[in-house]
Amino acid sequence: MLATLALLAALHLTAQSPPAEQTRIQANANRIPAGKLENRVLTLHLELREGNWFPEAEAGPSLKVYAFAEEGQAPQTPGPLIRVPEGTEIRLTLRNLLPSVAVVHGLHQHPGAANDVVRLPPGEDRELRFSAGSAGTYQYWASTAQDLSRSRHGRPYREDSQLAGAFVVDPPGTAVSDRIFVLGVWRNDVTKPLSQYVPVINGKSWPYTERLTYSQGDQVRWRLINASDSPHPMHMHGSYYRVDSVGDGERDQVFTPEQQRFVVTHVLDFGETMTTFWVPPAGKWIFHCHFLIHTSPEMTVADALAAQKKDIAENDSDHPEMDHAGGNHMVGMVLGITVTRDRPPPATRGRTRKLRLIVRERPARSGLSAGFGYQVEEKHRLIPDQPTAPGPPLILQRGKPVEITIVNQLAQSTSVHWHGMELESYYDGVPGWGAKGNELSPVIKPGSTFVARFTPPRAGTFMYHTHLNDEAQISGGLYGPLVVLEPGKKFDPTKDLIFVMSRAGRKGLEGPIFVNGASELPTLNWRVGQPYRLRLIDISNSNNSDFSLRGPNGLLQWRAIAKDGADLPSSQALMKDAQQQVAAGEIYDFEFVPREPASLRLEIANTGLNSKVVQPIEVR
Ligand SMILES: [Cu+2]
Repeated sequence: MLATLALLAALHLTAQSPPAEQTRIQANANRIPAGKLENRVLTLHLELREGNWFPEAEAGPSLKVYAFAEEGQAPQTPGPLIRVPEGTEIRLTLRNLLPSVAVVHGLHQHPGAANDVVRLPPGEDRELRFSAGSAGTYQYWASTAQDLSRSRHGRPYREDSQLAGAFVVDPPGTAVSDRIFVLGVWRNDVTKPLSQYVPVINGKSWPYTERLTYSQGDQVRWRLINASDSPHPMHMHGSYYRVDSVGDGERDQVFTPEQQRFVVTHVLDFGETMTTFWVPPAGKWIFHCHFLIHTSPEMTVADALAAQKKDIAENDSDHPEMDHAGGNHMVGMVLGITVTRDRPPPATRGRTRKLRLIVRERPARSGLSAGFGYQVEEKHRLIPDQPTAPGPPLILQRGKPVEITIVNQLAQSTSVHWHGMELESYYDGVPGWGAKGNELSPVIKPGSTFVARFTPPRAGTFMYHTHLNDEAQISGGLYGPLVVLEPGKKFDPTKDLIFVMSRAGRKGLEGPIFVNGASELPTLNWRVGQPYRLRLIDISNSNNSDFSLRGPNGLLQWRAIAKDGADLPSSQALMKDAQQQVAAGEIYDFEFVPREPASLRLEIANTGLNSKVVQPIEVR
């Protein structure tokens, strides 16, 4: 009898798990909930299986990974979508068809506890029954345990990296239509300072990610789930989106209207989720991770396979010059969005201001190796004398149209993106993607020019930076601050201070952090009672930075003013501890008023890199 049972079980296993090379893992767009929902009960049979995953073209190269599947169906990455209304009971069977023990997280009532896991030996089944819990955005994920001690933040990697899925509980009543995007990162190694990555959204890497189409003025709701082991500063081109909730995968915090955040970049740390609301303007936009290692054209499946073969992650393989037409200068965590109908022209005042932005080779200078830099020319005056990194601050005026002729004097193509600026997508600086009618935004070839035209609709802090061959060009110095002032206001650099955090070196590997292109900053002299505005920008290629303002007795207090160029509502423009983490692609403005004479320090640090730059300040 026992032997018969064992034989039956073995037959069952064979029937359910064809060899991995025959099993194609499907990319899951997270549109169709899995299982059967009847009488407020969801019945779902999930399996953990091995298969081949095609993050790029369906006929392209593949990686052998583990994935969740609904019984009798192809495995999916992200895993089958669990989506039910509040009040649903979930009856779930889980079967481990992998060769190792699987530890499964998140298959329980929410909010839930991170340590409430299911341990499932190979070949075993488990039946789970629980009620869905509170409305929100959650995730379930699994690891095959043996390598967790080597993983980052206890999150799975490599063959386990796609063992994750969305778990959404809708509020009672008619659910609003939305989309769910799961961010994933396959990495070959976690023990080396740099890994080879395949970063994906819903199982696909740009340019194979889903193309989204909306109409201007639509109400667009997204749920984003970071199922990877790294943070992702998610950046929207051309307009702001609103963050309505944030969660850690186990619990979800819905913001009140006063708490909702209006951003162009929001960082999702590993395991985190967010719900966003966006009213798209017409144009062709991208929404992408601002960590260059998650969009670099070297992060392809072919590179991942090569790295796996050689077991060398740091090899800087030779890449032929990419074909920059068609938007293929990026891969990975990028969504392309087309929004139909015309954007109304912004209200303008006065004559168009004309500038030239010169892109040139930059000579080496103390502590900073040679690279690229910007100069600004207006009325035949060139500022500064030599190209610098960061480039000179561009000071523009709200409502005043500007025409910036980008002059490429490099030996390679480039482009300029106006980060945070609400403009027409043709001028947004994404070659081969941005468009005006049928005309795509071009690359700016060596020796040629491109005229960018826009009218800043709001005053605030922004930046300009290259959007081509980013790893080399951003690391090389092609970025600068952009400040928009209210009409009639003058920029006073003694009271209005810009701090641009960056890092030299390809892949962000070499070199310490820099602030305003230097590792040491000359002392600032401030006056008691005078308000100072601090504009904090991170344009490192893949790092966060911790800014803090300290006095003799420790941390001071400052007032939050703006995020990503947009003034904060009064409910958020509050006094708080003068400490802020800024992720790559994020911008924060604070105001500080010194109350007594003292020696202060603005510290800009990256603890992971053990690197710090200090801005000394003497208050009299
Ligand atoms: Cu990222």
